[in-house]
Amino acid sequence: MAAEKGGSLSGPATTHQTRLEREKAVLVGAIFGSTSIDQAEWSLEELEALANTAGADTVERTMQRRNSPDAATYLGKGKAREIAGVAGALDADMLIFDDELTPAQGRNLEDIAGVNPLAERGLKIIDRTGLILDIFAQHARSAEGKLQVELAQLTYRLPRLRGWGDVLSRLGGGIGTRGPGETALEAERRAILRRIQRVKKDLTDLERTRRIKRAQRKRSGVPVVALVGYTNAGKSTLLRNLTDAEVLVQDQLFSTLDPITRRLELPFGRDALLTDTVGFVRKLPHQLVEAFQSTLEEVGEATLLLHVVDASRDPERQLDAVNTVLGGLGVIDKPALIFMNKVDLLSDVERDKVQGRWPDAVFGSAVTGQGIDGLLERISVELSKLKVEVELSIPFDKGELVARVHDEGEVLHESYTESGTHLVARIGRESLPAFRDYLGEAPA
Ligand SMILES: Nc1nc2c(ncn2[C@@H]2O[C@H](COP(=O)(O)OP(=O)(O)OP(=O)(O)O)[C@@H](O)[C@H]2O)c(=O)[nH]1
Ligand SMILES: [Mg+2]
Repeated sequence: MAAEKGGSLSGPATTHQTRLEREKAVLVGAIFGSTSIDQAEWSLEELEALANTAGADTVERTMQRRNSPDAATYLGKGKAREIAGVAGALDADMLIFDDELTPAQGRNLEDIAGVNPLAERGLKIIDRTGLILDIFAQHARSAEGKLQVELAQLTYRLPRLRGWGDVLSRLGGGIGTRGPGETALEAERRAILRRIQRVKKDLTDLERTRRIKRAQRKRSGVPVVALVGYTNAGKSTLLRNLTDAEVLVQDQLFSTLDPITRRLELPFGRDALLTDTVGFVRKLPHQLVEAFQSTLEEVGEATLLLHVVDASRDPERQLDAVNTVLGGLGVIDKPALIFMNKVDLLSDVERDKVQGRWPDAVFGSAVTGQGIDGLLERISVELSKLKVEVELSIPFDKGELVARVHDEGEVLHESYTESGTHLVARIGRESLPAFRDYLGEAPA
């Protein structure tokens, strides 16, 4: 099952398969309401890339136009039967739906697909969320990443216990957990709920450490640049190029799950920290967004976003998808710089076209290194342009500093205490060092 902890797409009926054996998938998309065929096609392409990363080859793609999803079977029942028939004829292992199915839809579709859990090979019903969870489960490396994925999987599995998705490992159940008359299902539910509590607690402990580190970083006043972007855009490659960090780069979706931060040396003698983290896709499952909250906070708290885009693959769609996810995270109006990566894959004509559309973006390649010097300069310039809000307590004998805040910055509040002048002001990031000894609240 897709959501099986640490598992591949191999379900219980196919556990004899090794991960190296690729499975066969039929992709099922739908065009609802005002969605254009183009959008739906792109979405299905993305689904194919996701399936590919998870270990399944696409043998057929199907699409149905409807006003809205069918509450019982997502697509019409007849269409669902037809697709199951096609999948059977193609010897496919699974149907992958390009959406999150409700528990009821999943169950009904499983009935239609004639899944028999005891059969050597049944036709599995996988949805977009289950598929993405499966990839995350395969790619999680750190203790925190594994727990985050497990939390997302448990949350996904809980409402799907009866029937669909009902492939459970015994999660801490057993002796003493089942009272008389209690059904096995209830016991599973309780076990999952207990496990969720446990995982949340473990995560809270790990998050505390991360928050402390982040607070230290903030106090140091060093600006943080967060790499954001569509998965596979080249964020980790860029981090590697800019900081010599040893990070995993792969032609796969969601290679990076754990945030990593490295010192970035900028021209004009200023430094910053550069953070790489999980990539985005359209409809990033809410279970994952919630479980990865603390990881994603790194993005929200950054000084500047460096939005990496694969210029060779429909930049507009990537930008849209990423901005939608950022909006969902409440990260709006954050200063951002677009880096159009992979220009080595573009012809001159294509490059001109993208450049005409995004004249402010920096163009380059994390692999060939072209455009990297320009990128560093731009990051420097963007950072120095930013003003930060600070609280300052300046002793009376440093009156010239107070005057400087008034001259260069914007004073929001001024009061006098016994020890000196207390100011809340917005000042240019570049003048922070002069005020370092008098900073109260750390700049964001
Ligand atoms: N041709 C070309 N390929 C690139 C460039 N930058 C990255 N790549 C390739 O793109 C693929 C993805 O790169 P990553 O750096 O892993 O991408 P990412 O954004 O970190 O992806 P996730 O962590 O999976 O979200 C790898 O195969 C890289 O070698 C580039 O400038 N040109
Ligand atoms: Mg990466």
